[in-house]
Amino acid sequence: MGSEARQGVIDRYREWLPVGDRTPRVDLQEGSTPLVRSRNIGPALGLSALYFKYEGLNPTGSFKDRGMVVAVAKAIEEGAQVLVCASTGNTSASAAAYAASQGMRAIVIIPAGQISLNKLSQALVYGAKVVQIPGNFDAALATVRDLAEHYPVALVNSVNPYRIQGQKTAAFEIVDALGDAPDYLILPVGNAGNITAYWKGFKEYHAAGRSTVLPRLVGAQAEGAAPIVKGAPVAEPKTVASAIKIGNPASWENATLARDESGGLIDAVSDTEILQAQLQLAAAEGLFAEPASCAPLALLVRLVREGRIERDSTSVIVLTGNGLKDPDAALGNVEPPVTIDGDARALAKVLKL
Ligand code: AN7
Repeated sequence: MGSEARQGVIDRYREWLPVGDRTPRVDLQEGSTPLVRSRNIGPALGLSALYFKYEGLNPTGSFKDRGMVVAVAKAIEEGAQVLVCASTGNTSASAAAYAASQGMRAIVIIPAGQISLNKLSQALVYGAKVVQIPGNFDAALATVRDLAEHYPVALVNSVNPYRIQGQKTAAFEIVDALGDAPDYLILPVGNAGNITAYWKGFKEYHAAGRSTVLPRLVGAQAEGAAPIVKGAPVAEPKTVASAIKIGNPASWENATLARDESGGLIDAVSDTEILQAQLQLAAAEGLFAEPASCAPLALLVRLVREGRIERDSTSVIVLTGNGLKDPDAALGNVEPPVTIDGDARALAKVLKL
């Protein structure tokens, strides 16, 4: 061990967060994720600087942990004993883990049959009560909002402002790592909490003189679940990127504010583009991200080709969730393992060595 133990989000950015002496020390060493410089995709596109913020390395495998740690600490400070959330998967895994670490009860409501087995297994193994309901994420969120209004449970979806507070620390880390804000920050948009949080974080650091510029925020939605791009809710969202299969984002207005104030854009990519980007990212960079996290790469490729992102600019793509979370779709696009029963000679023959 080095002399400094790694700090979680609350300790690392304490003075930027609404925490005090009475806030319990919740910490799974979330945050401080790598900002990996692109070795191949950026140069192939002619980009001078492309980075990936590898949020899949958080304790439960997604960026949700940054906000969850603050939401749970504040819930405990305010006397809550039960956490509740609706989820497309990652929020439920994160809520379940932080509840477990604090000896609290977690209840997660998920759209039946629509979240990946790996995310579901996380919530179950961490000990949450998992309830499936018919319909999609939007219906699940409406149900838990109603529950939290009438019963003594703390709602930890990103409509909880402490979630946004915690998630803004990812913007701080990017500025701390690069020495300034990038020109473009590109991320997936589902319920739109994260784009809201990044914009808040970049603005706060800029106001405090930590950066000289503000980035343009570029949001990627999936074509079949693109309410913000279309300008109207989508009743039956459809996409392979189940994490962002959301038809009526709770933070819609904040997302359009972030887009417009920053001079950015929100656009949609197809499932085919998403899956291509996922394989490209893994094969060309050695980074495995879940489908939702690859929508921004698909969008970046298009924007660079169309000349809408300048080649001498600095871009950061947020890889919001680990590829191990949801490998099924990717497995459909790779060669299955070969089986042989033989010696090294037989193996060499198969391998064409
Ligand atoms: C990997 O877990 O909504 O736009 O319930 O898991 O802040 O909603 C997950 C969202 C992007 C979208 N990437 O972020 C949930 C949930 C991944 C995600 C998003 C999610 P927001």
